[in-house]
Amino acid sequence: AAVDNAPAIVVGSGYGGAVAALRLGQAGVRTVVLEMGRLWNTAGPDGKVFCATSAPDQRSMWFRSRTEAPLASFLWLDLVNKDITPYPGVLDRVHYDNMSVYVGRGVGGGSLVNGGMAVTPPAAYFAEQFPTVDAAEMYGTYFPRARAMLGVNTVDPAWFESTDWYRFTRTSRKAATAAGLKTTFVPNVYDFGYMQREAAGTATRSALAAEVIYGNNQGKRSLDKTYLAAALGTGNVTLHTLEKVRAVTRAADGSYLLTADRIDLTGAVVETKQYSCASLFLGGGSLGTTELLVRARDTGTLPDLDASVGAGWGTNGNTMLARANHVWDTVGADQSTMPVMGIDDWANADNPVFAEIAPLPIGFETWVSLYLAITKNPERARFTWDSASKTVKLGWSAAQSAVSVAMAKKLFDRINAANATIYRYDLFGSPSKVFADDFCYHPLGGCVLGRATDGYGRVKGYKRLYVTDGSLVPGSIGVNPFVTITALAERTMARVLAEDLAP
Ligand code: FAE
Repeated sequence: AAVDNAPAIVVGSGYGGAVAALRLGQAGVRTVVLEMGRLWNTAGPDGKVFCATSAPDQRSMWFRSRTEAPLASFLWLDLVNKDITPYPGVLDRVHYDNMSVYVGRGVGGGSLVNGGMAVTPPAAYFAEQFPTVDAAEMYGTYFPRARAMLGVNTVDPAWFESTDWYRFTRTSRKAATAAGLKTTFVPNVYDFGYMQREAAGTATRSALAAEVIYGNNQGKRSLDKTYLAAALGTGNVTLHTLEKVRAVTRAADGSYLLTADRIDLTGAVVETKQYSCASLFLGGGSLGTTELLVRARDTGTLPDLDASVGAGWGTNGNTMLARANHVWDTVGADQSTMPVMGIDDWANADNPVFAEIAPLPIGFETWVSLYLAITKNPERARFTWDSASKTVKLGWSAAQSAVSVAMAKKLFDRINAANATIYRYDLFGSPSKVFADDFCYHPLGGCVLGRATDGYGRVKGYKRLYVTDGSLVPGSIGVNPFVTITALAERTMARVLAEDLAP
């Protein structure tokens, strides 16, 4: 097959890939982006690009015959999941032993399916996780740059206090306050001006129509509308979709050779393509990038990769849980899908937790307060190559999840005690499951900055090979991660363009 040659190739179009593509394009470097998911820009038979959460169809999930929503049940009934036709849908759930990981698939990666919470970590914790990174430069230059490009904004506090759409958040705040806990507003990339127009009935509803995990048809500033639109606008960036990179090796002249499978909408491989490039930027996310590199090292196509490739993986301490409120503490049938507040107990050295107050937008009163707790779980796991099955395995144990659960429980036991409330038992499938300890939204690590790479994401052992995504973050960042991932990618690109790719 003919080899498609480009000066630079970017694998993946999530946060790390999108930043790389824009900055390369602006620098005049002709760049090809390879993304395994589809481009989400064409309406389906219902006139919408993404399907409704309440009526998921083939667009919802990545090659499934039944959806696998995070909340499997309500009153123990499997009301949530639906049979669907296998298709390159927008949300994937990748199963490993003891842990499954939700990720976005498509042009924009996780930005297509996430809650949009755009949180900058506390500087002290950033410095603890990244001791070699100049924090002053991050907080002075790269975090502000990332926030501006991502379109971060905040909910109008007066509207927040008065709207039915955030009653669920106010009810959770009241319960946290009763336990003496601090709550804090968190920014988001969803356009809150648009959301207020949705509430007023003058704009088509999206966040106020339960849309989120299977994509938002309106209002969300996902990467296809920000970084990636700007990247394509440079005229130097080309996007190839439904192409999954499965192997990387290096030619004698030092260039990289990639093998990619192009699939059709049924998932059949219709073409195997060969690419070559002088500079390779990996933005496949914590799972995608780490899998490519572990495979390359352990099958011998990039044998000089560091032993730490594959190590340092964590869940950001993710644990989902819910509390049952008293009958008089209603959460409302109307709930915006975009979270705007967190319970911030990170400064509690004894048990650091930051818990997002999450919506459960199912259209009727549930009395449920739902949370995604981010705990300071120190447990880490490693990805390894399994030569028998020719797959990459993750060595995460149930005991490692139990550490997150214990931390979340300690915080929410306090809230329940102060309010004389209890947990909900009916949401996560099995009859007695209170804490969702078997999935996460925040996979982090695998190619940790300063270990598998140098201090700027240059992969050890190879020239002109870079990691720009969540695999650089050592398993935990204490808040929702995409602002940190974006800012670190900005820092890498500034350095690499100045030092490695300068004409
Ligand atoms: P990511 O965005 O996952 O992009 C990787 C891209 O590479 C994807 O498009 C893949 O399809 C593609 N890819 C992977 N492997 C290959 C390959 N071999 N060949 C071609 N393409 C490939 O990576 N974070 C927040 O900060 N705030 C939130 O509110 C939030 N809510 C979330 C809610 C949900 C339901 C989920 C799933 C995640 C949420 N996150 C949130 C996490 C956030 O989306 C995630 O940290 C970032 O998307 C990770 O960015 P990366 O660039 O690392």
